[in-house]
Amino acid sequence: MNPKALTTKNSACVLCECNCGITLDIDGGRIAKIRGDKSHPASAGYTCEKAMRLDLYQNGPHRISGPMKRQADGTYAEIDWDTALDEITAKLTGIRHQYGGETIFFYGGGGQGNHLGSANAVALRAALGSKFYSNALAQEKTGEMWVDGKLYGGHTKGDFENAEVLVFIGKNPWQSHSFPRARPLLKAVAKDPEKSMVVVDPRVSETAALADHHLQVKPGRDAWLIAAMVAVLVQEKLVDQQFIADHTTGFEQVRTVFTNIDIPGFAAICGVPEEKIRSAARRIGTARSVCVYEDLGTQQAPNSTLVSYMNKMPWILTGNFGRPGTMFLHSSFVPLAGGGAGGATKKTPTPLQRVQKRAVNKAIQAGAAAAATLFPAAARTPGLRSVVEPSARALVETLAPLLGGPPQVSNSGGGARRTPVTGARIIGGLIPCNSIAEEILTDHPKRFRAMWLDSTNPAHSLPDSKRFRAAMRALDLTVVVDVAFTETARNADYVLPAASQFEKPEATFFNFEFPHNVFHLRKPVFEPLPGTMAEPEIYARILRRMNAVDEATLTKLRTAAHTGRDTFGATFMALSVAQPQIANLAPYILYETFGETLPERMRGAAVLWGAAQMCAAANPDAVARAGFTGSGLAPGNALFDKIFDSDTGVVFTSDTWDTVWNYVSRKDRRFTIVIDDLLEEVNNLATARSSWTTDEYPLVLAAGERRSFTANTIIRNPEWRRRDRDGALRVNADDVAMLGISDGDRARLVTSGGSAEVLIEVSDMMQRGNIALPNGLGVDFPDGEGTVSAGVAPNELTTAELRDAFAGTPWHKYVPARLEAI
Ligand SMILES: Nc1nc2c(c(=O)[nH]1)N[C@H]1C(S)=C(S)[C@@H](COP(=O)(O)OP(=O)(O)OC[C@H]3O[C@@H](n4cnc5c(=O)[nH]c(N)nc54)[C@H](O)[C@@H]3O)O[C@H]1N2
Ligand SMILES: Nc1nc2c(c(=O)[nH]1)N[C@H]1C(S)=C(S)[C@@H](COP(=O)(O)OP(=O)(O)OC[C@H]3O[C@@H](n4cnc5c(=O)[nH]c(N)nc54)[C@H](O)[C@@H]3O)O[C@H]1N2
Ligand code: SF4
Ligand SMILES: [Mo]
Repeated sequence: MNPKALTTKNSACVLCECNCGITLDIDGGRIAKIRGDKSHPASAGYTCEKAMRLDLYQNGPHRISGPMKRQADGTYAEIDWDTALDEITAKLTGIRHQYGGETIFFYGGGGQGNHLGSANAVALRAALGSKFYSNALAQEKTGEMWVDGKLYGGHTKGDFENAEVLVFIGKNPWQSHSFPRARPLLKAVAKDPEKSMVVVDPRVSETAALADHHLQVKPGRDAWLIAAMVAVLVQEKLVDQQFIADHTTGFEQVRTVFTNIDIPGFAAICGVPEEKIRSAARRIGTARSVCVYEDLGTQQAPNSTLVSYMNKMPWILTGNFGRPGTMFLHSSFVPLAGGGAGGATKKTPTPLQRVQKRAVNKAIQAGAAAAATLFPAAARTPGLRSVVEPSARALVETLAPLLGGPPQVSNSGGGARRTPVTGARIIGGLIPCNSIAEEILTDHPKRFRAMWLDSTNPAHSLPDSKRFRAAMRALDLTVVVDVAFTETARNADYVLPAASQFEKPEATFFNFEFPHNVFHLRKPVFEPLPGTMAEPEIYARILRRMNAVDEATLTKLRTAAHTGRDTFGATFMALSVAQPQIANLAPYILYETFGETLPERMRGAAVLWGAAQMCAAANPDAVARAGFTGSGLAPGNALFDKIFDSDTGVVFTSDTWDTVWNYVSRKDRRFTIVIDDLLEEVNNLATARSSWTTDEYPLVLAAGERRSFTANTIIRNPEWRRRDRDGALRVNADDVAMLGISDGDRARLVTSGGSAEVLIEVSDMMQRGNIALPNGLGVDFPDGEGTVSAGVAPNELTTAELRDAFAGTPWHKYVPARLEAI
């Protein structure tokens, strides 16, 4: 190959939420080679093995290149874009007219690397009057979000790089990462005699194998283990009294509950020897610095919200917050879910309300001067502020949807809002994934009638795939936007082909770093595959058909945009005062007007101007420390320009360890550590149910383990997995010996939800009674005339009934199952 023929471009890996910076060698339409981007401020050149063959995402027969419409016989016919969008618009507006916009449900809007589409979908939701929304976070993180909301009103993460003790609960970062440069860090910690790793996992995961303290809990029994660990800290007085006195409220109540815990009794239930529990707790209680990370192993298992709550206690009670090597709250470029997840009262404003207040003040400064020249009438009225203030407020409300949902959603993000049919708790604006089919397969008058799905594959990823498919078919309209003809697409009325993440500007909102938080706007690497369209353009075309914003308004804003950003900002404010109904359409308006000032291929990034303004308003000091200064709209403009012009990630906020307290959404900046409902659950643990296996289903199946080559369903080509192509079922030798099944055999795996033929891998990683299937397998891939599929789709085996009592999240890691020889 002639190296001169190659072009080199920077982008990011789209296979997990780390989104490591990568440099691609492009050979025509293909990605010839990938290496880590050393200039990326978060990943600094690191990638794992998964990124190397991203060409299998970008190129292949799975890509769709024309809108498709389902026919009466269940086949799909390609139709042109205009016909597709005309028909879809007519159906959406028809459903809104007949049943109300709130019956149009939106799901998805961003996989591991693409969140710009969802930022734009906000406008379509608003125009349709759609009120209900969800995504994959509502089958993993909503319980933790609810707890976070109650405790301190924000998202926490740890400074793993500098921690003395790293605690992973139901988390295997060796494979799943979730923080930058995970593997080099884990290796270094394992070697360092000063540092320790505590891993809570029923399995000897790759991470557990490196741990100093592996607490090999029985599957689904974490509640008893963590309660016992917290009890050791409390009973052996390993807590940080000073920190508790200075920074928390409610400790007495917490102390009483954990003082009463029978540690030996709980050790027996969870299957971990008491001495091991005590020694791990003592290591945590005496360390200089501790970080804790919980993930799916407990979030998708029994008592998950309760466990999320107790998982916070080891670092809070020992004062491991707000110092190097400890836990922190952080800024966000765009919050992922709707505002404060919980705990907001009249006295404690939600994060969104705080942002709004600060943003109003900023916008007033900016708007006053501009408004005076643009709107002489305003200047003549007594007190310019009285004119600018409402318009500034309107600007902020206009941009508020960028913070994850219309303001009314955010204000009740603490779970006060309920779903229309089953009354399930809505956390962070998200409907529990397990409830979705129930909100459809009913004759309830408020049932959903239509579903819009973007960048997601719920017919594969949600529990009980069969029921989800039935729900899709029961709706009056389903539209899927995806790059591939997925399991979900196969059940939709319309499938709209999206340009890939390397064919348009894209970004992720998984920006969780501290003290230097990073945002990366990736530039297109390839021309869009002919026949595909970037999501912002899809949304804009529908909104144009709906006449969502009148032409005169758009023209004024276009003129202002071409004049300059201050003029645009001021005009935007003034118009939103005059026409408050356009407020939630901000992303569309930005695309249609401000977007015209951007190079055509970058137009989809227009929404980020609004996001940059909101980010600057929400975090004025941290954004200034990152170098974006000035008055009014200037910091937001500078931030937008830097992101827009940069070829790699950009540090958008710089903090110091003492400013971390500003992210605590409490007036008194204290953690409120009592959650009454959950403390009551702790009290009841001694007699609570701890097993759901039966004679019929004696094993616990973890349906969806992260392995070396899995990445949800983002890469569909089975050739990607060179080893373990079929994603074997991992089992302990004892569990199969009595069935006469050996390593390499095929066997039948049966649950109450279904059955599947699996390949058996006898593995020392598994403890008796616990078996594990990888996630992301069993996807269809076009192969000549037909399709091939390797491995088992885990949710053909799961049911939606087994779910958390608080958050409604599924028990994917705890599926009662049995094995049969074939
Ligand atoms: N390679 C790869 N990496 C990924 C992804 C991927 O698909 N592939 N997906 C990304 C996504 S979307 C996510 S959310 C993260 C998830 O990342 P992780 O949560 O780390 O992934 P899992 O392997 O699903 O589960 C973690 C561990 O939980 C353990 N576990 C099972 N049952 C229990 C239990 O009852 N108690 C406890 N304590 N542990 C238990 C499993 O043995 C496993 O080692 O990974 C991200 N990274
Ligand atoms: N049994 C079981 N089920 C699970 C899990 C488990 O461990 N076990 N894990 C759960 C977890 S943690 C998660 S996060 C979910 C993930 O569940 P989903 O979010 O439903 O699944 P993904 O496979 O990440 O879906 C991403 C989709 O985006 C598409 N896509 C890629 N690029 C683009 C683009 O540029 N534009 C558009 N429009 N689409 C694009 C991909 O083709 C793919 O269909 O799965 C959950 N389901
Ligand atoms: S899969 Fe995750 S850790 Fe691996 S290169 Fe991609 S973003 Fe980085
Ligand atoms: Mo996830």
